[in-house]
Amino acid sequence: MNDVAEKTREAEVILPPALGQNTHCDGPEYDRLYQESLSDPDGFWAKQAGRLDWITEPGTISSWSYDPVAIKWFEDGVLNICHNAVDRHVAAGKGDVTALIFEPDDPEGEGRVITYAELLAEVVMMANSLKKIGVRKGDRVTIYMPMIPEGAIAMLACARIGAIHSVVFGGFSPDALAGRIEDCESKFVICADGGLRGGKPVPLKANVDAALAQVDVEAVLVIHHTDIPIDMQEGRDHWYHDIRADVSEDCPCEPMNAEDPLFILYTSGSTGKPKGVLHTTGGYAVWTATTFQYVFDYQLGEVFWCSADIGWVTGHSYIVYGPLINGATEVMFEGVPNYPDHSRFWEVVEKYQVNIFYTAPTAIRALMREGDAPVQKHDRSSIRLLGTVGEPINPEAWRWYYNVVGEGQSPIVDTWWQTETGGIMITTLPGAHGMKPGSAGKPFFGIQPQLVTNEGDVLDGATDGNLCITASWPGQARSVYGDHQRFIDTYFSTYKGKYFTGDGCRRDADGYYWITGRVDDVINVSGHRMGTAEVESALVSHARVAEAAVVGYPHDIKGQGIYCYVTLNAGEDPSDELAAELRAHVRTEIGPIATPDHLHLTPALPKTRSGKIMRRILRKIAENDFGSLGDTSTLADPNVVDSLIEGRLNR
Ligand code: 6R9
Repeated sequence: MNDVAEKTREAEVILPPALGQNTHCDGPEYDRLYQESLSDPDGFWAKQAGRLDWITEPGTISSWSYDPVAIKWFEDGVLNICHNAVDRHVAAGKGDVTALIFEPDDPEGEGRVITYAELLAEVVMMANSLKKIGVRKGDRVTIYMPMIPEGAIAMLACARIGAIHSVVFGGFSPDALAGRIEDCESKFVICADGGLRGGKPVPLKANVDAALAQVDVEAVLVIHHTDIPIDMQEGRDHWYHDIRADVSEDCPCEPMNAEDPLFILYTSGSTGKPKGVLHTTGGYAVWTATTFQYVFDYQLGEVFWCSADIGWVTGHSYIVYGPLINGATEVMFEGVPNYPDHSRFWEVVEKYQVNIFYTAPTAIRALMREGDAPVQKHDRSSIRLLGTVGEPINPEAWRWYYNVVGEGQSPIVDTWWQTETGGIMITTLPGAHGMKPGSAGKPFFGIQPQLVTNEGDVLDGATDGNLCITASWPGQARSVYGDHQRFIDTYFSTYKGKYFTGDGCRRDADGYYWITGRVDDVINVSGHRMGTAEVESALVSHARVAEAAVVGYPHDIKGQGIYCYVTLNAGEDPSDELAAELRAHVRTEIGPIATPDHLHLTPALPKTRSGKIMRRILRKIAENDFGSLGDTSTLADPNVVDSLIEGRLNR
């Protein structure tokens, strides 16, 4: 985009109809609170900590350093996050309030409405069942579940007894699951027999069996959800309904130090295998509780729906912890946006009178392509706030979401954050700020974004740069499980003394932030982070592959698609069959979300004389942008580029 076009875009501010009517925070209040959160962070966060029940109130609020890296919040506080999400609402007489509304994949299937009192009873049964199979405080428990209430119940049950949950997205392959079980030495798995997504069965227990052929665990707890036939291994596998049949109905919450680990969540980085991002209890609880209330301007009684999966951080923070700590009522949806047809989301919105809807740009783009009719088929007048997360939203999709889905009546919060940040970091607040389509907006309380050059020089004013955060916030990840050095190397070494997000970003003259996407070798496919190195290592694990280089390229629906350049071993002939086989191979190694969109078999890759693959060139070719390949003179064999371009044009 040229400068003038960019300035025009930046100048556009859409004032939502509800502006100024927000009861949690208007514009001047945002300014006041933001200033306070910077000038007196401890005072500010001590106040926010008051949202929670503490067994021992924290005396020390923050104690952190980015050099050396040691991050603590509320370090002498004691609490239990499950108590805060469930028990205390029941104790306060709100046991009859609906916590979860479960909508199954099949619209004809049986939904469930679970009150806070029922949720408490379920969590207690699950917690005692976990104890019965041997789970103790500090143990890691892997959760591999469909989007059913038991997924959330399992997480809360772990938190209740002080076990550390590691949720693995149900779409990951047995290999990926095994790697994650092994990495955190998890001895327990909770899964369902299977799941349903878009009418198709997902063989979760069979996948667990395949994973456990590679790594041993003590016990597997299996929830009955479908009629998919499964094998049960004597002594290791237990049906949940059998175990819970004779456990006690009483299970006290384990008192946890604020800095005791709460969960591990694996996420892709630019190098190596996925990292187990570690979050602790107190700071994460305060962060998710505070952001949920302000960003979604949640009012008691409203119906909230976050369409993410609990296998991602969005599901952790804005399906499980944030909403429940706030005593919210929310929809939990097993299905997908396009099954049985493209009006499914809006059918659910109408059915449960959803007030706040939070989804991903990829879903919005996919639905936009189907036109307005599927949206208009259903009454959406209950909606008063829309949200997006996971990747940059293009202004066109933003406008469609705003005008068609929201009929120009509901503000949109475009929330930028990461697995590592625990919760929302940059967003407009619905009653406080005008919106700019495509911009996430302003920093949340306590967040100090900084843009820096590649050399680390700080940039002021309206500018483009690498996005760093200078001061810690309560929800920040504390470590990479089992590898603190990797935590330091990944996030705090590029720019000493700052947290580096890995994202590029522009700040405009109004102080709005525009995330431009990853600046590292991470691609964002439908809002899911995928390390190019991971896909490459899956490809080279195939017997006929010599070398692979993977890059992202713009994709209409997914945001970015996966483009794989592959060279074969000597004597192997390229063919469409082999290309198909390699794509299937990546699916089995990692999971369907990693399926290559383009597989480009090539005799050679462009390399420097020192043997470094020139990814910049590969990215340009994948983007069909052959005019600006830059300097190719340093290539060991410049002819490679022509043959790659020819290969690209032939598809
Ligand atoms: C919550 C989540 C994090 C990466 C992040 C960035 C991208 C997320 C965004 C966004 C632009 C937004 N991202 N939200 N980019 N605008 N509103 O998605 O966590 O899976 O760890 O991904 O996603 O690139 O660095 P995670």
